[in-house]
Amino acid sequence: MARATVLALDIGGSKLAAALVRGAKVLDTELTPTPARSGPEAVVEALVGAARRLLERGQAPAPAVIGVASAGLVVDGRVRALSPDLLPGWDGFPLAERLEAAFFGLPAHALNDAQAAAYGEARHGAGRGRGSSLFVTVSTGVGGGLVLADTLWRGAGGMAGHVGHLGRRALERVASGTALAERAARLGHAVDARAVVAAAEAGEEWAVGLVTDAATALVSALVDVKYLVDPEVIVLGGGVGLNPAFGRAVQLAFEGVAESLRTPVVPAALGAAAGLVGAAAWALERRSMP
Ligand code: BMX
Repeated sequence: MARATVLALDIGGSKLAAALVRGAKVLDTELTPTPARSGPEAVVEALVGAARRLLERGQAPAPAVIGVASAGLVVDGRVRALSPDLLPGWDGFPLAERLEAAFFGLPAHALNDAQAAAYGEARHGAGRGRGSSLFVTVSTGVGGGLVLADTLWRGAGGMAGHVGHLGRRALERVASGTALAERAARLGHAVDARAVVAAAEAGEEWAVGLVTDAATALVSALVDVKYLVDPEVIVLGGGVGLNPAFGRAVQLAFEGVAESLRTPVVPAALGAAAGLVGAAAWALERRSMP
């Protein structure tokens, strides 16, 4: 069973990924930008297109199941954006059903993207062998997933782990890639988040200020998480989160809090593939359920 190939799909606010995954191995991947502004139908069309190109290349045996990691609150295969500015028009969109129809009835199992990444890292990456971990993605938004006693804790209604929404989304509004770019624009720098972090690393004061604000807000939220669940490790991922300069800013911000409130932070070992690997493992397990 563990050797089966999974068609793993990842819907992020900025990019879509389709991959063939076996265990922790990503055998082949196809990436395409997320046409987020055009709504869920267009996003699914782009994703299905990417997946078809991938399958046509035939780099692995035909997949047995589809595992989907999607931004938003994912319940019973339906997706609702909690940050509607990042994925406009998603309000209970029947994602799993649409994908099953597009792939001739192949069963599709969906979960939140950061929860999927948390699970991937816990099974095969930086969370492996740890009793508990919190995965945090700093990317288009700020997302999270919690693994407790080796079990992905999605909560009663799929909401658990959404750290970007702590303080009524206060964290995401300061620490996400979107926020970094928006705040830079307000200071007269029309650049993306990657460029903000690079400018901070080069010592440009305006950028140092923005990255320090983001890291400080993130660490403050992680201290709150410590009070509530006290995870063994924080696994940091996402396009911004995986940037070493951002990681260093987070370490630095942690030095400013009492030792008893710190949690070790490590980069995601699976990198950008964490969500794909986690969604694949998740889907395979669902498939074997009666
Ligand atoms: C937002 C929210 C989360 C998601 C997180 C990271 C939406 C559309 N997204 O907080 O569900 O996990 O962003 O998303 O409500 P990403 O697109 O940055 O990977």
